[in-house]
Amino acid sequence: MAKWPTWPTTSICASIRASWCPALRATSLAYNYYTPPQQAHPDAPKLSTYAYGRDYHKVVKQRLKPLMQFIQEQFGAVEMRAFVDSGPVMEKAWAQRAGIGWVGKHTNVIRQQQGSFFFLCEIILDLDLAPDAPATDHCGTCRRCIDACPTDAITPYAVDGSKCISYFTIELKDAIPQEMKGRFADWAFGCDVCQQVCPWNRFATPHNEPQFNPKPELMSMTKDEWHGMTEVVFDKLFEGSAGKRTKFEGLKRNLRFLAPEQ
Ligand code: B12
Repeated sequence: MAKWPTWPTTSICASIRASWCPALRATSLAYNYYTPPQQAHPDAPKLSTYAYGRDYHKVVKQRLKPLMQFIQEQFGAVEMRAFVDSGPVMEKAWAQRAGIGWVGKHTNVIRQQQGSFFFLCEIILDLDLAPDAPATDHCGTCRRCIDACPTDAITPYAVDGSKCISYFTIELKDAIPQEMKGRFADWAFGCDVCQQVCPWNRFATPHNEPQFNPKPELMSMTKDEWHGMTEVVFDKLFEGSAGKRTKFEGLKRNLRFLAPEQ
């Protein structure tokens, strides 16, 4: 069989049989987004590195296309569908079963060779692929993510979504609960703390996806510029980025919450 087109990490999932499609298989893939933090001003509100560049949903889906084309060329008209954090899919459990990596204590999937700064995606397809072996857990007795979480959201292998900074700053539509005041460690959008302290991330190497590179003007923003950001500036800085998810009002709410005077 011809070689699969190059992908940062590719692995074939253990066969997943669903009653509605008995021949179903899932290919689970990981797409590296690691970059060291690049914000120029250490006192500026922090943006999670996954939101630095172009929206990963779009980028990764685009990168999956050649792989899907290759499958069609090799096997003919195979029914398939791709997901990138875009459907009710057990991305982490499947990635572990596929051997990509294990679900760590912070609940992100970790690879020994790479750490955890990658997105998961899948191609579900009607093709009888041989499964890979599942990954095994290498968290051991480590508790760094648990101890470092600014809001104590992590217990081993579980994140309390109602305490996670990522949830509050990205997903929550209402006001952030006052009891969280002073506990966000300057995170304005998402949070990378549990991954930054993970010892496996010493093996992370920077991505080579140009579309994930941040706009220089976003990285050079000072604390005052963040707090004074207008909607026009927000739209320009976050155009096409996953950072748009909060919308302008959501980011403003997060910034107000970080300000000591409130
Ligand atoms: C909801 C969600 C969130 C929520 C809740 C996260 C959580 N840990 O619960 C919030 C908004 C907080 C969030 C935050 C983040 N997320 Co998120 N998120 C998701 C999403 C959309 C669904 C996860 C989910 O709830 N699945 C349903 C549940 C039932 O499945 P599960 O969590 O895998 O749980 C299973 C097992 O782990 C296990 N299990 C889980 N808990 C427990 C507890 C016990 C006691 C036991 C026994 C078993 C067990 O059983 C479950 C059923 O099999 C996934 C995409 C996806 N479709 O999977 C991305 C995803 C997990 N997120 C991702 C990322 C990058 C992040 C952030 C790093 C972003 C950021 N920088 O801010 C943070 C990390 C925070 C953290 N430590 O988890 C990536 C992770 C990539 C990776 N390497 O693993 C994913 C996979 C998206 C993607 N396609 O790349 N996220």
